Amino acid sequence: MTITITAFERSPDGGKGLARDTRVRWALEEVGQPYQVRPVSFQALKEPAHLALHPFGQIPTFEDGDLTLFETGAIVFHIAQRYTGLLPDDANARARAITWMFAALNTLEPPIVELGMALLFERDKSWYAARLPMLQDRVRVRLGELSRRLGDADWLDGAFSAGDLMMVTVLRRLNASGLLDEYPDVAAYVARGEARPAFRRAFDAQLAVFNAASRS
Ligand SMILES: N[C@@H](CCC(=O)N[C@@H](CS)C(=O)NCC(=O)O)C(=O)O
Repeated sequence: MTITITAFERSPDGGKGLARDTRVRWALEEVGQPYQVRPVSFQALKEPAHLALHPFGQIPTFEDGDLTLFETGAIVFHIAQRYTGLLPDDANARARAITWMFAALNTLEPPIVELGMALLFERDKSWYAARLPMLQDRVRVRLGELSRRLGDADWLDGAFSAGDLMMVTVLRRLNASGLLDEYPDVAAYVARGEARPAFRRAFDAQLAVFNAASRS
């Protein structure tokens, strides 16, 4: 039974790989598991067939036999637990890698998404000019803290893990904001993640879906 994930039929990011299916694709590529993709339109996301898989009407979902999952944290964690390559064998190192997954999703992603939403949807609002610096500073605080922790290391805790995978995909959402440029070591960390062959394969695969939709 081949794993099936869902992704946007036509991603609003223009093929930049910022939609969250990229992190699931990347995890599957890292562990060498083949998968197929079912593209879903925005309309179909909110229809009963998709809502049966994902209660919030979002992508991605993950189906493997009789198992259906949603939430990328849970999906990547499942992949990392089930297959070799994304979590260390040592129990304590494994727990720390999982901690970084939660940190990416609970501590970094919220202010990054909040900033992204403001940049996309609030530019014409009366409060935008006053709110933007506050949102940027909240992200800067986290980038500064991450930068201090990273130091000279390539990855967050020893070898590359699911924690790095999640963190890099979360940080990539800042690519267009210019904020990563203020933290060259964090920018280099993201670039290291993006240079991994498994990431390249995941990125190219999502781009192919976007390009196919653009041609149709
Ligand atoms: N916390 C969820 C977020 C999922 C999510 O926000 N998906 C976006 C695409 S990246 C989506 O489907 N947006 C369309 C919508 O919410 O209607 C996860 O990590 O899986």
